Formats: sequence, C-alpha cells, structure tokens
Amino acid sequence: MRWYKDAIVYQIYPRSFNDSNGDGIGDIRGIIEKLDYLKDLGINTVWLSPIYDSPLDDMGYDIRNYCDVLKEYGTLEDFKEMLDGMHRRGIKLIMDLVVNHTSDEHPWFLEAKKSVDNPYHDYYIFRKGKKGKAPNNWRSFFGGSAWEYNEATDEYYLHLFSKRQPDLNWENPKVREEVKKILKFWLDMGVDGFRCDVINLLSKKEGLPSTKGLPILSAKGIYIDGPKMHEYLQELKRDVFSKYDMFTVGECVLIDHETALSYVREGVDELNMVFHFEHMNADCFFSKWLPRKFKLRRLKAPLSKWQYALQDEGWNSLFLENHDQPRSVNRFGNLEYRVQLAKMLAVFIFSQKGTPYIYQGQEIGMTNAHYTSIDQYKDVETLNMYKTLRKFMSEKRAMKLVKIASRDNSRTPMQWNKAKNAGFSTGEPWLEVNPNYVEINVEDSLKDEDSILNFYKKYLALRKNHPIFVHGDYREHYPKSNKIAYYERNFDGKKLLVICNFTDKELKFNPIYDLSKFQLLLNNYSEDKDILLPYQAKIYLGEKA
Ligand code: TEU
Ligand code: CA
Repeated sequence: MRWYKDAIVYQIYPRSFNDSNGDGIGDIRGIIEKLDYLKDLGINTVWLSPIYDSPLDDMGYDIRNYCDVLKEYGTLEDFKEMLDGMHRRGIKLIMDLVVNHTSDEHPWFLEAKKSVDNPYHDYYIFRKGKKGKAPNNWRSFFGGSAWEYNEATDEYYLHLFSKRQPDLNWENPKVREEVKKILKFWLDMGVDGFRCDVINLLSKKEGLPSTKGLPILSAKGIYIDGPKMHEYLQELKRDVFSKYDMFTVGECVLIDHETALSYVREGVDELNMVFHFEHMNADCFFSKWLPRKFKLRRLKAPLSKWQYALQDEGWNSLFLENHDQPRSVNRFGNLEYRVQLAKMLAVFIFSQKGTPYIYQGQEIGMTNAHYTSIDQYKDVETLNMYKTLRKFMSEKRAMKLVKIASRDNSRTPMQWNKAKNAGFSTGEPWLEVNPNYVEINVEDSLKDEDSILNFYKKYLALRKNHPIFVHGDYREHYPKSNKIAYYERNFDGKKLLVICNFTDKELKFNPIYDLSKFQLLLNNYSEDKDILLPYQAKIYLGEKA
C-alpha cells in the first residue's frame, strides 16, 4: 500500500518546538502536549528531526547512540507515549535516519581511532596522508577539508560534514548490519518510516579519487550518487524496508531527476521519494551563501522538470522549508504581504503532484531570525562559514550573508502565543525567540479567521476531499512567466486549475479556459476579480471537457 501518497507531513525540529519543563529546550513531552494541535491542523504524518543521544555538534545530526533518546529530550518511555499518542490520532511517525556519519563520540569511533588493528577501525574511512597533507582534495559541506588528522594511527579520517561527524565506511558489511539493526529497533517499536539524511553520499568511489572541477559540485559519481548506491539501498530494501508497512524519503544532495528516478521508480522502490534542492537555487547560485535576486522562473522550472519526470513512474516530495533553509516568506516574495504571500506559497507548492512537507512555523508564516550579532547564532555551519567568510570580507558583509543564509533562520523557537518566550518555554530558550511573536503566533492565528493557519486548515481539508490533488496529472501553463505560476491537474474526468500571482501588484492574465464553467474552490482573498490581486492564489475545479 503506497500510503505515502496520501501523507501530509509536518516536520518537527524538536529542540525548538515546545519545552515542557522550562529548561529552554524543546522536548518529547512538549511534542505530546501539541498532538491535538497537529491533528487539528490536518496533517497525518510527522517527520521528527533527530532526538537520539548526541553531543549536539550539529544539533543531533551527530549521533552517539542510535537506540536511545537524548536525556534533554526525554526517555524512550516518553518516546513510546508520543508514538502511541500519534497513532491514536491517526498520525504516522517517520524518524530521521542519519547513517552517512556518526558523532565522533559514538563508541564505534572512540574505538576506531585508537589503532589500525582495532576491530572498529574499518567502520570508518581512514587513509594515510599524502606528503603530510590530506589524502585527497575533498571538501566538507561545512567548509574546509573533509579530512581530519588522527594522531594515534597517523592517518586522516573522512568527514563530509563537521570534523565531529566522521563518515561511516559502507563498504564494510558489518556497518550495514549495524544499520539494519538500528532500523529494526525503531520499526519494531512501531515507527512508520524514515527520512534518510544525505543518503546519496553513502557510496564513495574506490580509491577515493580527488575531484576535478568546482569543489563538491564535481563530486558526482565520486561521493555523490557513488557507484554502490543501488547495491546498498537494495540490500536495505531486501532485509528491512520490504518487511514493514513504511516509507522512506531520501535527502539527496545535488541530485538530478534521472538519478532520483533510478532510486524511486515504482517497482525499484529503493526509496519512495527524495528531497532534491534544485528549486532552492531560485534566489542563489548553487548555495545559499551565494545569494542572487529571486526569480520565479528559477523556482518553477526545476519543480516542473521534476513533476514531469517523476509523475508517472515515481513520486515527488513537495517543500519550500526545512530546518536547513531560511523561511520561505523571506525568500520568495515581498515580506510586506506576508499573510497573502504565505498562503499563496502553500497553494503553489502543495498543489503539485507529490507529498507535502510543512515545516514547523511555516503554517503561521514565521520569518527569519532577527539576530544582529554572530554570538546569537548557534548553528555549526553558520559559525564555520562565518569564520571562512571573515578571511576575505568585512564583518558587515559576512553578517549580511549570515542573516540571509543561516540555518538558524528556521530554527528559532516555535511561536505559540503572546506569553513570555512566545509560550515556547518558561525558561531561557536555547536559541533566541523572534520578538515578532507578539504578532505572529499560533494562539492569535487560531482566533483569526483570515490567518495563515486557518487557511492551511481549510486547504488541507480540501486536499483530503478531492483525490485529484493526490492523483491528478500535472501540466504547466506560462512556464516562462516571472510573474505568474499557473498549472493544471487532471484526474478522473476533472480538471483543477492552480493560479498564483507571484508579484506584489495587480496582474492581468489570460486563464485560457472559460472560468465561468469552473467552481472556485479556494481563494486567499475574499474578493474575486478578473485581475489577480498581489500574491493572490486561486484554485478552480471543473470538468475536463
Ligand atoms: O543536510 C545535508 C545538507 O546538504 C546540508 O548540510 C546543506 O549542505 C546545508 O544545510 C545547507 O545549508 C543534512 C541535514 O538536513 C543537516 O541538518 C545536517 O547538518 C547534515 O545533513 C549533516 O547530517
Ligand atoms: Ca525541556
């Protein structure tokens, strides 16, 4: 049963979601307190970012013990209670699976680094240096070399992320067996699937050759979508995935649609869907750290390409936000129209064919962090990049980039109400709350009929009532327009039209079809004119004709 096609996913970043005991840190009991809120919103699946035991160098994406919960977040008993509470409400839970690397405090690594003949040495990727330098030219995603020297063995170890996140050696069958054990541990407990962190980095090309060309971008086939990816995923599918009623979504770095299809094609099912990031370049060159002006075409074109490529034989995941990305209202429009903009963006992205992923706070239109000093940031990528940037630019320019690109933009605590610390915590929050919580918060949004939150609820209910949202074929109109996003979906003799004005001005446009023959299903304005209002979004339903 491909239930993932009907999934509407809500991503929880646990540290910033809700703090139940006043220590300033979100926790599992805090999530339990909000399960009714999630149910009421209309989602049916939660993706929980890592809650495992971790020294938090990368906020939990560096795991010390895969089968236990970080003390600050609670206990395994709390976890089971949360899972049970979700299931009772008809909500499934997918966990974050981070197995490209572990924490440098994982017992395997503590052993591995001791000596070359330690039984765990081959769990990781150690190599001799070349003439006193790193074994090759690979760069870390967080800046700098991907190699760190280990004195005890006079070798370097590979870390594609921070130096406290050593890469596992997937060539070693013991590592693969360990991962299967971890998967079964959670699946047997009742977990419904996994979001697989940087899954297309698992396989590193034999001999670990240096890349030729731009760092990282030229790593395709070397450590991005490497030679044994299919082999590894097939093995996981054979021994684990196929034995449970679950789904996987693979986070895939720099992946193209053809490679994605080779993983997700129905029948192959190595993964059920992937996250790609091509549309995240709509306002930057390859990386958030190289910003440029937002252009609608750069958002639409990659999304459309993926729609056409995957809609028949595969499946897409639909997102504009996650814990690594700045807030969408800051990126894809004029923030002065925040409310209409947030509603329009939801209609635009989630009405395509695929599974929607809503990131916590997106449903109330939360904005980027307000910070002005580097000391206010906590994210390891941000701090590393800042250090790198400061080598060749002024503090002012570096801070300007940090403000645009930092991952902490989406990690500020969830804004629940007008109380102290936005109702997130009675104590000192681990990361500063955005002061705009007095205007932007859940409690007020629930009361306001025209709020973004109530629009999300209406929209998600509509989606559930009309199978065309899940099953309809996708076809785009006006692909070249930088002002309007317009596409249709077709299913079972019906046609759905999705029309979005991406400008802050009124807009004339030719709808192609005779709209008087269609029913207006949803509108983010109370007015309905021939022209489109700033950031207006409308959905029409009619006969296919
Ligand atoms: O992200 C992978 C990834 O590609 C990002 O690190 C990306 O390069 C960066 O966030 C852009 O700002 C995943 C997780 O989502 C991320 O939180 C982790 O830090 C990373 O893997 C390592 O586990
Ligand atoms: Ca807490």
